[in-house]
Amino acid sequence: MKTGHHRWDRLLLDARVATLAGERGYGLIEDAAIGIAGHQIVYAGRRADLPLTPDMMADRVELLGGALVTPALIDAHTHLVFAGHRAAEFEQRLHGASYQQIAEAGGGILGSVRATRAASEDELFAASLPRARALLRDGVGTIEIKSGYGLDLAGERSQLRVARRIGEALGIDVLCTYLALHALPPEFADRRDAFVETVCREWLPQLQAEGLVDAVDAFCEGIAFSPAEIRRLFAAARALQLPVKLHADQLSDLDGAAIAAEFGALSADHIEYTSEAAVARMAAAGTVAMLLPAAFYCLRETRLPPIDALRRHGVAMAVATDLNPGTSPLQSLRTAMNLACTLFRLTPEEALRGTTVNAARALGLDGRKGRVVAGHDADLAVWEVGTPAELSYWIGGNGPVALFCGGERRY
Ligand code: DI6
Ligand code: FE
Repeated sequence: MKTGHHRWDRLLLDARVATLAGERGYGLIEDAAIGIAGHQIVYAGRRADLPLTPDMMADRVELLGGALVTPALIDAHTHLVFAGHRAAEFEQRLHGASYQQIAEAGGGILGSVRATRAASEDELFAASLPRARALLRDGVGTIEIKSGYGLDLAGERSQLRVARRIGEALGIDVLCTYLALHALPPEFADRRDAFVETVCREWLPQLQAEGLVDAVDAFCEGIAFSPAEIRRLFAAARALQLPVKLHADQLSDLDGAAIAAEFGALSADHIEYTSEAAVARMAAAGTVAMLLPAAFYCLRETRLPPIDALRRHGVAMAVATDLNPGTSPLQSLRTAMNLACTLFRLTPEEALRGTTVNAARALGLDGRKGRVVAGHDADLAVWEVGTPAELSYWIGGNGPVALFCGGERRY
């Protein structure tokens, strides 16, 4: 029979869908149908509006038993490729040392640099893959992974290559960020300028030429790099047409978020100490506020990010794990959503937007990921819950019952 319908690969039925279409609300569709062709969603709407019977519409029809479908979650800020761990520093902090004191004594980030440099690429891959897998089990279908524990060309390259390999091994999209100015490596001690110069003139163009850099990041902080050093890096990145983002105003206000906005950054991250004037600059630049409540929690910070100002100025808020060995050993994005609600007073709707549409925006994937609408990638998480608020409400427990990435079922 001729129907004029180009058969879809999959049709998902017997589901409720939180599409997140539009700028507010969950965009809920009851008794929904989702059509998938290739790697894309081609239909997301009411089942009753399908023009033909399900088996005429698609090669494969799957009944989801009344489950809730959301976009697969997006973890848009992680440092999950590293060797070793820093449980000993966790203990030191519990005995009274501060994160800054540990860093100044040569521990902290530099401890992870030593372990990461000593690991072969295969060892690094083997150590890091389970962390990405844990995120996947929690509903994550796209991960941003930063380097920054190599701090020399070979070390940064191997971290970024491992990040790419993780994406291939798991069949998910991984975006690679060169975290170029994270800490000053020992071989450049007392030669800060030479380090920044080498990063900008040699390593950044080289790693980009190898196809390993989707964006450039830095740590703007008293214990890390100054606003002037950040500006040099961002100017170099911009000259290479690379998007930038920044660890900004986490422990003090160096006006990092405003610098990020000045360079049209995708996101300004942490931003606990960011001023309202800088929030206004972020709004004007379209820079996303990347909230990282687990780092706030682990460091027992008390200064809250300016959530009300972000809302008033209409800055999009994203939420991520910041999965890293020092300040955020968190391997669950749903827990980050709960922490964002409990500690930062986000609503569950803001938390879900923060790990879907707004996380996509923070990765430059607006219009391609983060919503369940026709034309977006078929990245879907299927949850046995009654309401979307439960995704932020439960702590621990079970992740989704199914995850689709690029139209393929991952579990
Ligand atoms: N990102 C970072 O660069 C630091 N905190 C953060 O959110 C430190 C990470 C580390 O201590 O290894
Ligand atoms: Fe970070």
